[in-house]
Amino acid sequence: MNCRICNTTTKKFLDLGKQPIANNFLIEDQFDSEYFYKLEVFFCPECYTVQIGNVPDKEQIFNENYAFFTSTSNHMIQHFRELANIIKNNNHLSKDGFIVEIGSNDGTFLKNFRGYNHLGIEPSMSVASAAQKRGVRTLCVFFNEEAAEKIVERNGQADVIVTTNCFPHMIDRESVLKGIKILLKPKGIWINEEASLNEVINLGSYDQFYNEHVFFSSIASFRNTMFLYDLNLLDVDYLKVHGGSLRFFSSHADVGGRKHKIKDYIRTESLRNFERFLEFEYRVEETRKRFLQRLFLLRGNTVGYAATAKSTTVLNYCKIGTNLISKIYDTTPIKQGKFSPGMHVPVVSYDSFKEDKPKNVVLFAWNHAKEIYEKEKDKDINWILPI
Ligand code: DWN
Repeated sequence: MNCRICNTTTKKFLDLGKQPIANNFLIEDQFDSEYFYKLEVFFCPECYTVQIGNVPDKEQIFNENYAFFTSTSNHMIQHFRELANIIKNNNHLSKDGFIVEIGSNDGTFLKNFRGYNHLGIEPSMSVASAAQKRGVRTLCVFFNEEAAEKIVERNGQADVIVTTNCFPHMIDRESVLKGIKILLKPKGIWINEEASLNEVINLGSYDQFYNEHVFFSSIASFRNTMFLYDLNLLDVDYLKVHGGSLRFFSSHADVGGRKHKIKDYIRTESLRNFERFLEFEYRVEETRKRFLQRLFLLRGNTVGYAATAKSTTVLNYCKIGTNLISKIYDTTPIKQGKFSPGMHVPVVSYDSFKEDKPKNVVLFAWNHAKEIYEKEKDKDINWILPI
């Protein structure tokens, strides 16, 4: 396939087989009509972007049934409170300024800006309505060039645009970037957080690849994308969340800034060499074998903790059903009483976890390990990591 950013022929390095839509938790009646696609991952040798091949239509993914609510992690609530404080305390936004979050989910971040002129853009009604109930002004649409024009017409341009774990989800990147340029004030700032490709490769976290994560950026590839679209990467912060993330600060191209540091950061990555991705593929296969062996030894006496989108990739790639993992406990009401996509493992309420006292538990939300280990520290659990 050709790169969606620069049109160069890409190189495939990973095939995760037939996969269902990662957050499409379903009921028994829907099993026969379930949608699958082939999940393959590619590297662009020209702009260094990593991207998945086939992607289901965005309307199939982000709609009134979308099941991921940001507020399910206390640590993430705290993380977004801290980001809000950075924005408020660093003169990015004055009290009468305008802040827009694209992919605002259930309003976990923007609720810190009630009292400010704010707007959330969120195409999934399930989470958008939760945000509205919290008093977060939210528009339920897909963001693109056209949406940006309408937002500016009604509200004016934004001083700050925020995207957290959302920009890599948007397949129509050209229209999205043009939209960001329309929406951003001449001296405005765009803050974007996303999983770090470098950390995905270091950790071997192949479960980060699924239909929602279309693109993966290194600092080099993000800088290249900004350059191609006449934007300017000003600065980068390294974050611990979600197994290691990057926070990019960008502006219009004619705004000067601290970009001298970027080159030094890029030197610390080694993500321009295809060999690194081939070696990753080998490690993914080894991880699969090791994980399956461990589950086989426990003879099905194992449960899952957190029905994450990542768990869909693991279960379907390793072909793990109820023979090996009997159920998954999760705190999200919309997932409970349903079955996991593809392999159809029952998802049950976290409330029964205390009474059931399971011994062998696969931690699918390994990215929240600190928070979860602390929460469960009084229990005698044999934690198993899927990656
Ligand atoms: O980019 C994305 C990331 C940030 O979030 C999205 N594409 C979708 C989503 O991915 P995920 O589902 O892998 O996210 P998390 O945050 O690793 O997992 C959330 C799930 O874990 C929810 O279903 C709630 C559950 N959970 C739980 O049951 N108990 C989470 C925590 C912290 C807990 O204690």
